[in-house]
Amino acid sequence: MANILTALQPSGVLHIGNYFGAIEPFVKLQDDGNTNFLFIVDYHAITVPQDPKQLRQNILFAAATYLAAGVDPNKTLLFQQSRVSAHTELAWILNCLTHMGELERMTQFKDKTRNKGESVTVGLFDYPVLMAADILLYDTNIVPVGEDQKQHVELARDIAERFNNRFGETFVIPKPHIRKEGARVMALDDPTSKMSKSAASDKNFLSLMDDEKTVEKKIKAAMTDAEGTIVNRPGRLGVSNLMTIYELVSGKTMAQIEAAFEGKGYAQFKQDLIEQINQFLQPLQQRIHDSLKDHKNLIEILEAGAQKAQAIAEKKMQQVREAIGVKLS
Ligand code: ATP
Ligand code: LTN
Repeated sequence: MANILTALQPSGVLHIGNYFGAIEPFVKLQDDGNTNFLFIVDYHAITVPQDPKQLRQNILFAAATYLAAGVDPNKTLLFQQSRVSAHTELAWILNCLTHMGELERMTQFKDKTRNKGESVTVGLFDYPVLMAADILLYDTNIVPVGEDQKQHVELARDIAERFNNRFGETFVIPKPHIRKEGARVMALDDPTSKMSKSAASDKNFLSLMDDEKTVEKKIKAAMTDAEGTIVNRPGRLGVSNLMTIYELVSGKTMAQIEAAFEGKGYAQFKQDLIEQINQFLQPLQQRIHDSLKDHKNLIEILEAGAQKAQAIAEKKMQQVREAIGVKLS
């Protein structure tokens, strides 16, 4: 029995990197008699400007996507982060234990603020501390995330250890859970960087909502190399990435894929890959649409999740307030 927890930002489109890096590993762990938490980190999302109307839609879309991906509200607490105010309360307390230098070293912060000058918000800088609060509130053992979030989970561990050393055993020390393939799906148009929804070009990523034509266009334009063979080897970034995507959407192994395409070229491989992707996406898209239609049900699921989460989080907060000396009795 373990507490499994992950969260995603409601940033509109989700791409297959998000799906295979975070959602699918979470769904797989959901069935092992664990206690599961999955939430939509709307307060992380506002670290960059958001249109309120769009944000509301994105939150519902995120919830619909998780349900479509197999998240079972009977096994998982599915909720919005903003509905449990203990997250921001604990983040404040953890802020007072976190060093500026630790946050300055976060590579995601460095990546997201390059060339942004003075306009970077305090919220974006503090983002990893809110994430540490998300994790530590629920005695989390395992955090399924993509490779890019490992440093943030490690920071949560450091903060938890510091708190426990100073105030006594309060927090469980969490571990990141990073799958081998799919931990880092690379961008289609630049396989040296990860697939990202905030990329400048929409040829960068495959959205879960891309239609057949768009999938075809993006895969045909995806970067390969001059070698022309379907062989997975270090250094062949573009081809290996497409083969990894093939592996993820089809469930076949690398060896099976190499064998199936021995002596064949990119045109045939890409055509087959397009079909595999569409076969994977279409039923998922149908389930997302169905789920979105029942708006009331979505809100009820989120609300029920929030209420259960509030009760658990409040218990932990009482322990924390007592430990740091603000609770009078
Ligand atoms: P952005 O690029 O806009 O920062 P993102 O696409 O990285 O966003 P997040 O919401 O930050 O998405 O991440 C959601 C989850 O998906 C995280 O667990 C993250 O590690 C995982 N993830 C994101 N991109 C990838 C990727 N290319 N491959 C595998 N996992 C990924
Ligand atoms: N920072 C993460 C989202 C996130 C998260 C969390 C993931 C916020 N809180 C707690 C796991 C556990 C991201 O950008 N993907």
